[in-house]
Amino acid sequence: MYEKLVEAIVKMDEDEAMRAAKELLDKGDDPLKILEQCRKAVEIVGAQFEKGECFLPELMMAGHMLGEISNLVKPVMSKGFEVKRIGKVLMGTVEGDVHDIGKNIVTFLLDANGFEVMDIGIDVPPQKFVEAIKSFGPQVVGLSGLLTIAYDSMKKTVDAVNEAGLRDKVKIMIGGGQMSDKVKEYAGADAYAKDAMAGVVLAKQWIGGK
Ligand code: B12
Repeated sequence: MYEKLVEAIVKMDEDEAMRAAKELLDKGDDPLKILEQCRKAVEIVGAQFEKGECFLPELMMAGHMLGEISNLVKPVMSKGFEVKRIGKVLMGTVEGDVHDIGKNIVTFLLDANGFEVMDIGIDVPPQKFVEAIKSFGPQVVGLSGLLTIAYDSMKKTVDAVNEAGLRDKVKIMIGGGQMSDKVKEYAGADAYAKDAMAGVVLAKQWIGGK
């Protein structure tokens, strides 16, 4: 069934992909595992794009399907999660980058794990992060980015937080396809999270001491 789901996404068959995802959910499969398979499929499309075997519309379609399947699994994932708010996290995709599927998964998982999350969207300039830190008062800031050019935007964002005198008030984590510990060092962030759950674990460590 997982193969069917991955194949449907790669073949851009949205109806079949939604059907396969729904069947897996109805069978009681782990929603996180379903999302992970979708991610695998989107990666295959990404690799085809890289080799020139498919183009931007296909990339957009794959992204759209992942978004739709995320919406499908979200209600199932929220069941059984605690609702007590344990801290505040500010999330956004850095300037110049419009990828938000991963960021939305992180936002959702943080929310479901008891954090109050303010998501300020995509292509967010450093100053907007600074203003949101001032108004929202988060303990953690999550920067998402999938493009190589996002490295510089992440650095500029951390620098702006520094210059505003807010750096010691927040922990900053970065994530997204092209990110790594090296980028974390370059940007001056506190941590790199390889996936959404790693971000939740970090936020819990930083805020709750858990
Ligand atoms: C879908 C997609 C798009 C969609 C985005 C739709 C959307 N709403 O997001 C569209 C079609 C719009 C798009 C556009 C472009 N894209 Co694009 N895209 C992709 C693709 C195929 C998948 C990305 C994705 O959603 N993955 C699935 C999610 C779930 O994974 P994720 O983002 O990594 O998130 C997970 C973790 O990383 C983590 N995470 C993410 N963020 C954060 C943040 C924090 C704080 C934490 C803790 C964790 C965390 O949590 C998530 C779940 O675990 C990738 C290929 C790939 N293999 O990644 C290319 C890719 C990222 N795109 C690429 C490119 C080049 C572009 C364009 C420049 C193309 C163009 N010529 O116009 C434009 C960029 C526009 C812009 N200014 O941003 C390149 C980037 C290359 C590079 N080195 O810079 C890639 C790698 C494709 C490729 N192989 O060439 N793209």
